Amino acid sequence: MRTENAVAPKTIYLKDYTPAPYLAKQVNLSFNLLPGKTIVTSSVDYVKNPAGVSSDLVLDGEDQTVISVALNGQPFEDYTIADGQMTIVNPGHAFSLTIVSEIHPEANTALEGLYQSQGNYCTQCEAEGFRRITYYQDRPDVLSVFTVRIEADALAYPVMLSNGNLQEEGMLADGRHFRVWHDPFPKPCYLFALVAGDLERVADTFTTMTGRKVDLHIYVRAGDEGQCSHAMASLKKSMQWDEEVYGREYQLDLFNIVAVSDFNMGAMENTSLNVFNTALVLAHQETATDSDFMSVEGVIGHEYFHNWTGNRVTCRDWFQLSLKEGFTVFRDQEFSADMNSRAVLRIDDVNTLRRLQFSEDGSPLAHAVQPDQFIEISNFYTKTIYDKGAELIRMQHTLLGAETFRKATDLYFDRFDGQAVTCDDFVQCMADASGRDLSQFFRWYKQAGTPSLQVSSHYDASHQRYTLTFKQSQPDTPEQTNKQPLHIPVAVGLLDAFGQELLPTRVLEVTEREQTFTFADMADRPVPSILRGFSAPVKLETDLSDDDLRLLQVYDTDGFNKWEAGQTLALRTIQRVMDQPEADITQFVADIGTLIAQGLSGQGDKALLARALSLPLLGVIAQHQAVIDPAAIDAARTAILIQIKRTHKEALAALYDLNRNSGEFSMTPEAMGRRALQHAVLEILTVTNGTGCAARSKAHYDAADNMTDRVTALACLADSDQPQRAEVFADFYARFKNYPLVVDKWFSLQAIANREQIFEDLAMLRNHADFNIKNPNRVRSLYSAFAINNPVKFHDPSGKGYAFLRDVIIELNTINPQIAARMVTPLREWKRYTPALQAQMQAALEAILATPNLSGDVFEIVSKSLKG
Ligand code: B3K
Ligand code: ZN
Repeated sequence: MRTENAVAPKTIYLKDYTPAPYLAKQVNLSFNLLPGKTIVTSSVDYVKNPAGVSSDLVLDGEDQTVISVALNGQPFEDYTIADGQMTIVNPGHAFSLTIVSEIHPEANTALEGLYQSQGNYCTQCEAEGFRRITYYQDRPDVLSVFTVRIEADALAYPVMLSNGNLQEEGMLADGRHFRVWHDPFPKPCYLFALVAGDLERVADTFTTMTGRKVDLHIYVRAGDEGQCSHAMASLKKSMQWDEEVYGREYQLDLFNIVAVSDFNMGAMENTSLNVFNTALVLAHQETATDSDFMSVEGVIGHEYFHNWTGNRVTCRDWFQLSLKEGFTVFRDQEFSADMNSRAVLRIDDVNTLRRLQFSEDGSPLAHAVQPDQFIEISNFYTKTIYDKGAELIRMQHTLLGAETFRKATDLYFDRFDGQAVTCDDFVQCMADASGRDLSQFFRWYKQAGTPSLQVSSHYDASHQRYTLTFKQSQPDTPEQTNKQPLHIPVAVGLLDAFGQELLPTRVLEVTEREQTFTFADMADRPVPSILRGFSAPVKLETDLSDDDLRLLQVYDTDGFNKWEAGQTLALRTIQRVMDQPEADITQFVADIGTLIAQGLSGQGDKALLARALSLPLLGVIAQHQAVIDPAAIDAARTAILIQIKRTHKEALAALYDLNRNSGEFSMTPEAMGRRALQHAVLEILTVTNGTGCAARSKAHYDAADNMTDRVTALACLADSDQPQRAEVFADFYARFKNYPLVVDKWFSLQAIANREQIFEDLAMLRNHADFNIKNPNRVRSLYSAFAINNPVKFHDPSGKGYAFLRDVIIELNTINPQIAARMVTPLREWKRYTPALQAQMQAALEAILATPNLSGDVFEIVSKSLKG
């Protein structure tokens, strides 16, 4: 018997990639789920890979006890185990290897490999969880056909699922039963899944474009069946959308989704057996907000779309992670845009990109979309790989146009179905289908950091000529300097002085460090609308005047840039107030009055107006600061909101009343827009946290017939010291204490409060009977909500905010290293803060680094943060 545990951190390089020495012809797994242990038997037929460079079979394995090994059916002991790998020297050209091992899912708190969630068994294998189940070549370029036998107690685990089709089932002695699942499509082991438990099933069907009927099953805990209809509808819409937009059909006869409460991420795309965090399946108006509904639709779509982008065409190695994630995020964004309001979705996505990805790009953890090294792959499921990766696909879509892009994706699926490929292979399909040279474009994959794009304009009246000059520059990032210019698609339109569109959108391709574009026959100086739809992930600086921006804010035909013009004006105004607290901001406040008046006239999209009335969040404003002082940003932002409230109090109250909830609850975009607008208005009306504010918020809560309105009321009361605060929070808890996802909201809404006694509140929440350090959703609901969404108190000069986070990271380091590493995120940009805050953040990072038995996950993020 051999036991294998921790593995020392070591850096892996893209340049060292070599093909696997052996191919796995077929994999037979057998799971005996027993009380206190699980016995895994894996029998794999291997054959030497003609492309392989070594003849040793090297299998990855962690956290398991090997009971026996057999080669071609004979007991075998001539193997070594060291550093998380079993090596068999030159086992031959073709052979079968059987390994029996013992694992402990009931003790697995890392939630990787096979583990238990509320007594049910489930798996998470991406990226390297399969090695916690059995010894195998745990890498995405080894594809095999899996047959899986599961055996367990029939009463406790009536449901037993794996990938593919059910092949056999039956009863055994002692009340046990078994099932055999077979997935005919070769797949990498990261897409393997197993579920066993006591679950209820919600069923529906979908008929594919070729007329095949697919069974759709969603498994949840008893009592949650009534919260699955939105997820099921979203799944059917996703299947149809992928057929219509990409011509892609689902290949199997069954598609399962299982919802579990304990999950490190949002969801996982295992072939035909998606495992989901309950937060992204369950949705009912009484317990989920509009934004939860949107997330469920987006993530159900995302995981479904992986069936083609990730599963049927997969990644050669983990440096290619964005091949599947960037493309799949782009697909889910476009799906959501087609199902809802395109401009609203784009605004929300760009806001997230700026707040979270741009800050990652500006931190010591900045990395390329196709990185060239990592220590722990789990740390690379980042905003850069996902969201910037999606922007890279979007730019290719913009450069090629929708039709040619579709030709290119058809080519990609034809060429690579059933294979494990690279980002280079994807871009080559774009180039081949369009006949374009995309080699310069590929630099976007290799160079980290957010480029800056400066634009200056010139009008030559005598020649009636207008020019735009673009200058691009790339920041240095860790281990990358002297970067090359990028190929940047810049969508531009021109308006005249009255707001009429002179030139509809056209895409300028900026490829030089400095480049000028000329527009002829311009009778007057036009106003340019630059980077429409945020056509490239850059930091744009223009020489537009406030008046130009005000014109765009009212007349631009591009919904995104209309909003963007207002945000730029807001950022300029916030900066003015930060530089000079007495600065005159009456023009800006008057412009907000125009927007309110527009709302009162009942015209325009309410969801867009809600966003236009919201000042940029502190995290977005921070991206524009050389030295970040959260309290100073917040003071300026709040001062402006107070002036808006004082100036427009009656109009705002009227707009609030006009958008009151009347009649039946509805989930139409119009109804969601109305709720969003009411929220934006209530936020301004309650900014002073006085008695009237609390009364308003309480009334909003009392009138609510849905979770969106309740959460709005709680958010507007969170910072308050008025008695209504405690009343409403207590009522909310009493009503929803049996709904874990709503209790998560109750934790978060208190953790984001910007008020004096926050540290006592945090201590109370940490010690609350409902707090559970082993449940990632609950940990995030307290700690991530605080550290990310309460920037003022997280960066409290006392350092108490940092200490609060530091302690949980140290505690989680041994319980769940992946979650612990993610929790470090708000500290990694420490060098951008004021010297006093920097010192405290650095001390917190150093204390974490000094922790004995630091996991590779936490070590990588903390050591890189400190080094940067
Ligand atoms: N592919 C999974 C991510 C799993 C990461 C595990 N560390 C979810 C997704 O992107 O769809
Ligand atoms: Zn994904």
